[in-house]
Amino acid sequence: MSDAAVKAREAAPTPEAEQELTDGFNLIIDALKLNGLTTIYGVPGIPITDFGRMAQAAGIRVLSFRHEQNAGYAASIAGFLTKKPGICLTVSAPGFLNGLTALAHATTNCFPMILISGSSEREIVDLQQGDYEEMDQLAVAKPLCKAAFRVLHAQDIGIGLARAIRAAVSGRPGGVYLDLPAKLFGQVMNAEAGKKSLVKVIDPAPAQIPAPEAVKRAVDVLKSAKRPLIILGKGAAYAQADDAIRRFVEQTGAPFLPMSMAKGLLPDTHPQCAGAARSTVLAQSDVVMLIGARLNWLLSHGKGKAWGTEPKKFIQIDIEPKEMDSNVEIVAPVVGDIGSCVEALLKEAGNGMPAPPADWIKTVTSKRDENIAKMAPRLMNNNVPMDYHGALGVLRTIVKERPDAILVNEGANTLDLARGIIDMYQPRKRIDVGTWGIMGIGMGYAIAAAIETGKPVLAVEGDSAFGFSGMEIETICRYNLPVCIVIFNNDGIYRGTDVNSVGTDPAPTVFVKGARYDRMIEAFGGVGVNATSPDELKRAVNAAMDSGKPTLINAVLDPAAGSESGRIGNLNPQSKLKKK
Ligand code: ADP
Ligand code: TPW
Ligand code: MG
Repeated sequence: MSDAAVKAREAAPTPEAEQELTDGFNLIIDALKLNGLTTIYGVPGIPITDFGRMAQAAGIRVLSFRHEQNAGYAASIAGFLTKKPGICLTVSAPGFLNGLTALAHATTNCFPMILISGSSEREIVDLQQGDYEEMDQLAVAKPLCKAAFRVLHAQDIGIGLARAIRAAVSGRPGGVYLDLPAKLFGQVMNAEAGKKSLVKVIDPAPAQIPAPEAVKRAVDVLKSAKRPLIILGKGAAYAQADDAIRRFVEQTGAPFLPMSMAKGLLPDTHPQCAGAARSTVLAQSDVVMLIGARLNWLLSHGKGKAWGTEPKKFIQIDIEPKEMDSNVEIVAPVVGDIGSCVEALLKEAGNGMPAPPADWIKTVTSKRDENIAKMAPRLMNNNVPMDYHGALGVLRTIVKERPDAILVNEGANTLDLARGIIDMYQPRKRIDVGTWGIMGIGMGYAIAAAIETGKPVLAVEGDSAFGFSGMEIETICRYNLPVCIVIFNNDGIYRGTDVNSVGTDPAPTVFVKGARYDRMIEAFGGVGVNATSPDELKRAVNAAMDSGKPTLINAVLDPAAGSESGRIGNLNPQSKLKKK
């Protein structure tokens, strides 16, 4: 018997009939509220339908989606935006599996999230006797998340949720699975004992202070640099140490490169921003400091052609010790939470950071300014049909004028070009496909961004990307969220021009020509606009952002605009055999 159960028995001397009682339903709700977890993203059904109703009645915001994967993505990005675990609630087996993709995504991206699923009865599942929606969910979840727990007794709900919260947010954040068998919800216990069994988690993500030697080593290496570079990743955005990071970057005077979701941590227009000179700084730098960014495929694993022939010294700041040396040698690992690490670096550097050599700064800024100048005229084109640059030139200005809006972005060309073209000005305003380059985050992210921040949302979506979560426009309309979706409609995946050379079926990458996505949202009372020129697009987006009404704009792009796989066509395996 657990401690909580022993306590419960001691606290329950009166016969059951005279006691005030509580049950699993109420204890889960109370435990969530006690820990400030007041938003649930999910899809109802057996055994959690009543739970959703009761949670709503108890003041929890319950957002009911059309598919669990989208609810899961919403929860994952809520975790990124708030540093509290996003909660996703699903039914058993199929609902659980639909949510599991998002849980794995949260873990891969280091976002804190808890997937809570109802499950069928242990006795039947373990004997494989074919229960309704039977599945050994705990076993299935384990390899795909940071931690997985099951609660069998009402008196253990408090501890179960506490463990889930700590696992999700402490150290490197990630996805946690919490399995709640149907029977648990109805289990009854003494109300007073139940209350006592709940746990308010104190300091769920304790500061992790770096070792002074590690900090000194890092500063020494950075001071020795002739061509320093700082790379900011989404871990730095997550850490919410915005002011310290800015002070540190400015004190070093080094060029910085923001990874996609770290854009805006310092404005992309900051004099030290090297975003538009990416190839130059990667190839030519001699000391690279990574702050909350991994040397994974997105940084070409820290080696090879992209990194040039110049020998590199890497400094890495990360909360996960095992991340060090994952791809190349890290000469100065600094393990700790980013807030504490950057504060310690600032202290160690004192006023003594030498400015980087002037010729390095000149190399970087002239390359950057040259690239920006080259791009500028393309962004002002008013071509019909639109190309990516014409459409994105408009959106770039709109984001500049509305810097507190949240930009959601997915697609291939739509993603790569928007990332490069649209400058960001504030932290955590750009959320996108993340570490996996996953399609389908769009509407879930848009919903959670609107709910969690109360700010307007602009979702820039490839037509294929949008299709993965498109049904959630009903959810957006139902909750009347200030979301403006712009679909870059080029009739397909990468392009709309492929043809099948042998038969009448369409080629695998193309969709219905001239599709009118704007009409879909009208079915749910939202505003639909068909925009065929940059001017029309500009008017429609501004109207949507001013009104805050759910809006979907079908931006008609040239089907021939766009290239295979956007900027990562090099990752495509190619057949060496002659085409038939
Ligand atoms: P990006 O894709 O932007 O390059 P990654 O997801 O690859 O970023 O890397 C994020 C890194 O940030 C992970 O290695 C993670 O362990 C780390 N991280 C997340 N939160 C913190 C934090 N609060 N303090 C330190 N490191 C963190
Ligand atoms: C879950 C593979 C990468 S990009 C993409 C797919 C299907 C769509 C690109 O077309 P889109 O953008 O959105 O119209 P554009 O501007 O280039 O035309 N399934 C998942 N994730 C990924 N990444 C894929 C498939 C993919
Ligand atoms: Mg497309």
